[in-house]
Amino acid sequence: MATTSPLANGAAQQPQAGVILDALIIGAGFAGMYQLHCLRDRLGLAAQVLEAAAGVGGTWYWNRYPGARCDSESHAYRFSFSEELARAWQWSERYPGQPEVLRYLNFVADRLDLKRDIRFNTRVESACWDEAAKLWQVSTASGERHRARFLITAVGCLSSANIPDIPGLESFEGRWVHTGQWPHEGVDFRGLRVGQVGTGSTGIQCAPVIAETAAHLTVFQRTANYSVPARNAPLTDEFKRYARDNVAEISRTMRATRNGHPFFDADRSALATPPEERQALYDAAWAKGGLQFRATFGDIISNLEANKTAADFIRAKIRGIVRDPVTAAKLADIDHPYAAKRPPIDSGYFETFNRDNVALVDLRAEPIERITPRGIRTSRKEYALDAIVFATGFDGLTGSLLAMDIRGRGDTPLGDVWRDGPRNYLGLQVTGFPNLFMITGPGSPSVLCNMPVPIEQHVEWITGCIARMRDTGMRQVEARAEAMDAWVAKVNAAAAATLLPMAAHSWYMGANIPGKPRVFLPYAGGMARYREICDQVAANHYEGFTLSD
Ligand code: N01
Repeated sequence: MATTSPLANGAAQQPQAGVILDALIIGAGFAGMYQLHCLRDRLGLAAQVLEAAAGVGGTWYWNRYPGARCDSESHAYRFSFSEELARAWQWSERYPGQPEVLRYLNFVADRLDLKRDIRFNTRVESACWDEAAKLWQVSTASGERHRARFLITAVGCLSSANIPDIPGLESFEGRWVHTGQWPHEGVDFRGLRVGQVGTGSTGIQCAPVIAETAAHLTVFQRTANYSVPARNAPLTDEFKRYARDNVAEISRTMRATRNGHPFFDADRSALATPPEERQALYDAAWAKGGLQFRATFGDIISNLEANKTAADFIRAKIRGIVRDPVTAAKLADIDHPYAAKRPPIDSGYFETFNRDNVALVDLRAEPIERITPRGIRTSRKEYALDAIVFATGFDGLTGSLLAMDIRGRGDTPLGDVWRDGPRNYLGLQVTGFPNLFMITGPGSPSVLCNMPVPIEQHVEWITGCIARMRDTGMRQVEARAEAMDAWVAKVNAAAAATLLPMAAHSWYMGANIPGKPRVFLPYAGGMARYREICDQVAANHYEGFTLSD
């Protein structure tokens, strides 16, 4: 394959006129970096990454809001493909903060010498399949044109910020920011009256930190949310030793579990467990903290009654923490099953509402009417604000893909094929878009997992497929229509077997974006099962794909 390419392994930093790359990768987060390493250093292909930001990191480059921290435990939030690489990095806390994750990704990029093949400050605007040449033509915002045999999107799941269309925003005389586009120089809230809109994972992380410096913080809550204490702390020397000495074993566990975390869901039922014992197990999980709370019982995510035991436990905790009963009642008035929306973990979120300088506004009781020059007006009153923080999430999974004008065979836009919701095969390929692979797009277990795990699996699978094509002289791979239909049905069935679709307003359902089709976006059948399916497909000569020359 690389014989047609004028680029030797890793030699190119600048595009040359007429050059045809083997692969273009969009995005330089975990996914794009590893994909570059696999194609360039393992297969010896000419590959480049196009990245809109000025540095590597993806999500961790943009999300610099106060309190930004990974909810996966640090010893599992890493690449697993190289034990040596994993041992060479030492995390400092149980959950790594944003600056530390960004340092880690720069460390990996430098160690693998990736940056010379990443074009920074280069935003892809469009990509079009050239049927005659069997190549992707890619254009960037700065007017560059690139051509490549394969196009691989590694654009992240949560990178298209959702700034709500609230009337009057342009009239606001204070400053407003979205958490996912946080200014690199930071925002000084000292002496300011801050309004925060949104109480998802991000809002729950940033409210306690903003409250520490702002003169006053008003949290505008539309949907009350569960949260479990993270119990973040510096790692002990003993734990650091454990993580270093057990790299392979930890990675094996991550690959074997449903969500890619380094722990298994308990094999017991919440309903079959006597109430006192159940309470003791929840107490222990609460004391331990973190996403592992969800793994306390095996039926929490599939049985509504079982789920209610977890939900009631957390509601009782909220009422116990928050001193003002009216505020506590609003925070505990949660309308969906526990973990049907992505379950946040926190460092003092509910405790924050015991501070004198923090207030909660329940938008169900008094919806926002408009933003005024002086603040936010709800149906009840105007809240005077100097700054507004939008912790309002993202156009998840499809937003960044559809923001690019991607056109397949017959100049068909991806947006047309996905008009009623995303459709693909294994989350990896769309019929009519040959040689285009997506990493952790819709239809992949992606956001339901500890992200490095699906990312590595996808990248390795794509690399294997491309290697097979090279070895057999094939130039084109495309998902078959019937395989795509069957996968869409599988994604729907997997979601239906859980309680996840019950959170009708969740971004998993696309419900946070006006006009977005309401379909459950990720594959909820579990990462381990997904891996088996993909391995089987590859072993069966890429069943469901057409490989041709
Ligand atoms: O976004 P969200 P997020 N008026 O969509 C509210 C990952 N993550 O940035 O629920 C008023 O979850 C909205 O209200 P409602 C993680 O996968 C990971 O917090 O739609 N409110 C909700 O409260 C997570 O799931 C980590 O009623 C409006 C909030 O804004 C994903 O990112 C850390 C509104 C948005 O919550 C997204 O989390 C943080 C409006 N017009 C996040 N529009 C780590 O692991 C929206 N809202 C590090």
